[in-house]
Amino acid sequence: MKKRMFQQAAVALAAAGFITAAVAGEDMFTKLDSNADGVISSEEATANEALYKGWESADANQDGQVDAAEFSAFEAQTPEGK
Ligand SMILES: [Ca+2]
Ligand SMILES: [Ca+2]
Repeated sequence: MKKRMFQQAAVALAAAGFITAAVAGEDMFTKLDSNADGVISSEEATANEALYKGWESADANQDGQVDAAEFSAFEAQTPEGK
């Protein structure tokens, strides 16, 4: 019983950490999306060196824009990217 509660707590903590990371990523996304159209254009990406340099991998579906999902995936693979 106690072990099960511990496992649930661990899952909850992991989920909280994930949510925190997602919110932090969203802050950065909002900053970079300077015209607030919901996507980062290649022009907007020039404000973030890591994103600009990794643009081709960040734009996973190659549509010339990085949306929130693509950006959080990009941030997850480059944790030092600021
Ligand atoms: Ca934009
Ligand atoms: Ca894209």
